[in-house]
Amino acid sequence: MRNSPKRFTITAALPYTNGPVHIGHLAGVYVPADIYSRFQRIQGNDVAFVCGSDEHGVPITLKAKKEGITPQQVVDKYHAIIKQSFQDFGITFDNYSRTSAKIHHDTASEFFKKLYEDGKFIEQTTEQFYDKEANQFLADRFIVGTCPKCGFEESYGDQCESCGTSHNATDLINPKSSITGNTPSLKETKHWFLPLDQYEPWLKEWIVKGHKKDWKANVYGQCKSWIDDGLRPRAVTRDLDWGIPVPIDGADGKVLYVWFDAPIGYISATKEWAEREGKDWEPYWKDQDTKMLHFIGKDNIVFHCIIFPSMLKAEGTYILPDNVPANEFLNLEGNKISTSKNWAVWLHEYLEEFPNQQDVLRYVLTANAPETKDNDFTWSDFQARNNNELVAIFGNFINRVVVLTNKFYDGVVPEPSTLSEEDVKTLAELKLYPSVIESSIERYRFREAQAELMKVARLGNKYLADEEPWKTIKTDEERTKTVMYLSLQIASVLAVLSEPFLPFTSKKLRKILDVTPSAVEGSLQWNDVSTKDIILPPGHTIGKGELLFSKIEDTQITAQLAKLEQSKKENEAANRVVDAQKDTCSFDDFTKLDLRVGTIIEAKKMAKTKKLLVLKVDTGIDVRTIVSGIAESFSAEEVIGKKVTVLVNLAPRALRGVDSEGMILMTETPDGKLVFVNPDTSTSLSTSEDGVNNGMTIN
Ligand code: B3M
Ligand code: ZN
Repeated sequence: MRNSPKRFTITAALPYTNGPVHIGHLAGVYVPADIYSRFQRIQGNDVAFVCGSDEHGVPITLKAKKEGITPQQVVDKYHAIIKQSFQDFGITFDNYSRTSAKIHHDTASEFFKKLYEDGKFIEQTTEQFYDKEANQFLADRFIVGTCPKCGFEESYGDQCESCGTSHNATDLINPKSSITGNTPSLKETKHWFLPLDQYEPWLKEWIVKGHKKDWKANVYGQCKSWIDDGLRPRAVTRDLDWGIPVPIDGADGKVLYVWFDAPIGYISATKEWAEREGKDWEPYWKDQDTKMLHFIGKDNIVFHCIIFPSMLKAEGTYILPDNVPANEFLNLEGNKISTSKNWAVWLHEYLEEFPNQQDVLRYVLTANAPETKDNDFTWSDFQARNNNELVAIFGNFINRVVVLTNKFYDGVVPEPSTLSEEDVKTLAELKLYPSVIESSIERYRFREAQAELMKVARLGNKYLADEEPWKTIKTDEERTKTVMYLSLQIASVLAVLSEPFLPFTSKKLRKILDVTPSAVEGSLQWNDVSTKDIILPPGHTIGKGELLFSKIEDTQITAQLAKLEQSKKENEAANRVVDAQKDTCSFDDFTKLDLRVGTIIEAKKMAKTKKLLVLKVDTGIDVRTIVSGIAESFSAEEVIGKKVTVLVNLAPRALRGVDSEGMILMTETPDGKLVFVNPDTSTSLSTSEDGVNNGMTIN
């Protein structure tokens, strides 16, 4: 018997529309949120799973400046890419909206106005950072400085990405404008503040007392530490020209803070969906029986656990989240995923490069989900999990069952005879899986839940390997029928239980076994696995076989790694600082330099140094000693016999007790390699007064 359906409002963090979605977003937020939402729908519950593009805020403006286009063009471009890639990846949002939509501007404005009219804000004129050259106030990501809490030097004005602390811009140490790099000045401006300090006792009660046990340790821990540190009023408006205009008189040129409007985006997305479906949105946000959940990454915890709940509380008619299952971060090949450094696996590119392999990525991201600590995605792990788990266990089991059933019985499920003790045990074990998986999902332990699903596939694989029906068919027809009957039951269980995790596979498998989709009335359902004795009845005819998974080849992995290597190179090139040209020197100055072609005739490493070689150089005038700081780029052996350009009239100087008489000229290639100024091929000349340190050779 099914319990009466429960109502769920499930939100997934609205991605900033300043770039496409990558695997870090997927692993942290969208895959777990989708597993959870699919699972609740399968249970027959009433689910509103909403998301949308976060189109305001400084990240968008910065991207527009960088690309030389308008913020609107930026959001239009990425909203389209993101929306399509989520859909193709099988993320089952009931609505994917955007914060530039009229319904959102209206909803956010009304929300602000209600709080304003109810006297929930403090109106205050304070000094804020201002960039005189750019002629604008510097809010949020327009300002970068040292985090007062952890010392990270590139903290943003509103939040430190390193320790997660949320602060006011004026708290930053050594602030710099991210537009001009200038040190900002302070200028007075009026803003509206939400007095978080007033909500502190209530938050303490709600989070610290109320959710100690059921919130994840990382979420609870962060909240507790913020509350313990003491909360301060937060400005919810900004002096910016991109965003939702502050909807009251006397606020010209001001917009709502992006973190004020974005979470309201969940409400607007629900309204938009309800309007389209002819439903009432309000129970999803106002009925105490609704279970509201926010799926987010760890950098968004303070906004979803402290600020947004305080806003909802201030408004007064809304429910609060039941849980905020935030994940940690996913790294890529050992490095932090970065949109600006193009160090990422982009979803829209994955979908093109691995067509019809959505479930492989879903599987790997869940198996490796950063649920309790940061985790690493590597392409070799991706390949191994596909080839050794999905192909070798899940796919192999299904393939053997389908092929043998078609071969032995023309695809008809055989009638079993006497069940062995092992058979009875196996059937009993199968019945336990739905509740085991359910319990893990309800505790947001998706990797554990998926591991349980794989146990069913392992069980099937082992059962076949132990029973060897391909052999017994010649000796014991009755036993073979029983074994195949049982294997088909296991295959059907897999079709049902894989749906939240591997939806494309589940659909294919239902088709292969000819069991109707779960959404169809009377079809094989999740709870049937534990309640029915027979899942796939004898006499039922299954369909044709089809491979569920295919092997991922080494060449595909090498290609992905090469792509990342390319990003790394491009980044290094982009970040290389080219020294500015020095002051001009006169021709007379230049003619003072006596440059000769010399030959290195002896070379040895200077003891106890890393950089220095002691050279004997034949200058044509004499043979002299020159100490050169090139030992990190060249060995003593490889420079012997080399023709070099020598500045012979440089004043002699003692280096580590060795008199050096002259300088070997060196320069750097565009990719940063130290090379000789070669008299044979003659590259450009370059000298430096502190050559030993920067790779130039001196004396
Ligand atoms: N856009 C932050 C982010 O993408 C932000 C989430 C908003 S959720 C209301 O990390
Ligand atoms: Zn910090």
